[in-house]
Amino acid sequence: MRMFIAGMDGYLGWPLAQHLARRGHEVAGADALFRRSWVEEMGSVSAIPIAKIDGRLEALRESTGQKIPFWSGDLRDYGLVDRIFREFEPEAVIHLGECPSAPYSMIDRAHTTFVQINNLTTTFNLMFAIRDLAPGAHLLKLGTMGEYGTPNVDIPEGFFDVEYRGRKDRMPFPRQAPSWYHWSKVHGSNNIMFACKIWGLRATDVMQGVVFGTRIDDMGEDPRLRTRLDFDQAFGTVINRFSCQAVIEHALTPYGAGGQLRGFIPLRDSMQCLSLGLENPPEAGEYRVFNQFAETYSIRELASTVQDAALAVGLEVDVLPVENPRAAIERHGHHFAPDHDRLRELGYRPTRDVASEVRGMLEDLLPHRDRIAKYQSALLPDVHWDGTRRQVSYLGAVRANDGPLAEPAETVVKVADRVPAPASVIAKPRATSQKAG
Ligand code: USQ
Repeated sequence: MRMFIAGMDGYLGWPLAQHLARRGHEVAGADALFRRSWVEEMGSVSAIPIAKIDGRLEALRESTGQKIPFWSGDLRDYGLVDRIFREFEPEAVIHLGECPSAPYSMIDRAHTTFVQINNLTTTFNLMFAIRDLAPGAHLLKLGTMGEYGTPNVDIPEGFFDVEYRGRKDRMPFPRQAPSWYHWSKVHGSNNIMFACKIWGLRATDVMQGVVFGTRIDDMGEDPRLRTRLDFDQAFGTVINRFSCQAVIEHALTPYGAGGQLRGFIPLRDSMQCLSLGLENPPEAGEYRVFNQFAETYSIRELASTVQDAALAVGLEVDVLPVENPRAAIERHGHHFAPDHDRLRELGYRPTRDVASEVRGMLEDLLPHRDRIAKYQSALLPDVHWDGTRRQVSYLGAVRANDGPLAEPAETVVKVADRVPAPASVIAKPRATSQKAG
């Protein structure tokens, strides 16, 4: 099948190009290469060095035998989208071409409007291009589990049956997104659902959980085929950040009491799920929703899992909760039971659990510990959901000063008790640069 990947230079897009090409699909891609500069703006780099796009494409050609057409440009420009669709005539369009960061979208007015306009415009451009230039093509759009928020009821896959004042209907499940970025995904979902109704577009909206991992099997050992791995506050997802913290023996940083529950999926399983969705497209006019994650964890449990995995490779790390920069919205110890059956029905089989995947990640990251140590200031967040920008305090330090606690006192004590550490360590992070050097 001819598959066009919008956002092919990203954390997911790059391994997906390799995975789909190896499965025998004809792949093409585009990217404005924005992710590289966004991470730079956050004062960081990819922990795993990545090649320039030309080097990447050359490696892909050598390893798959396919010359992948690639357009370097901004998909907000409809002229570019029009050209790509006329030249490549896609049968499936995978939309990963959005800004994927909640913290980045919360920085200030300029970042909020950029994220929303960027994400909505690229989605509209791809939807209209399918309608006008590739009718029948399947749009697979990366949404996020975060669209649902954390309601106090189970979460279905997109739709649920409602009975209200004696009448029944099947309706979209309410969305209660936790950031401007997550709202951009909700707006995108609504727009696509509407296009399916009025144009007969066929679409899969993937509510993906938090992705983690350094590699997929298709990558082999060629460094040019490796994907990026971010650890800064905006583009590093939590397990990736904890793993990078662990390799430089920096304390792991649950936000607040760490009672937030989320769904997680390894990068390699994300590839498996996306290809299942692409190879089993929906009917014309169908808007289907997959909840895509493998396991549910609290952040506190994750920190403990990464801590154990680190110890197994000789790295001693503390877990030190910090003030939650998202305290305005995040709940702890909440109900979280989303359905996630549809992909399993299509054949998805989880390959690795968090503990085993993290062990492999630490091995992949250890050779890059100097690089991570050099940019370790990017590890502590300073973008707060209340609109302020100030570095977070360690909760032990906040407590010692009798200042306001981000979490109820008893929960903070519980977290600290689980991971005993001397007061001096609770108050400030360990020095890591000498160790890592
Ligand atoms: N967290 C910590 N400590 C950290 C980093 C994060 O406790 O050092 C917590 C956050 O407070 C949050 C959870 O971990 O409760 C997940 O945070 P995250 O930064 O890993 O993920 P999030 O901001 O939710 O966004 C990520 C991706 C986004 C995707 C989303 C899926 O960046 O593109 O949409 O995961 S989901 O979270 O299921 O909505």
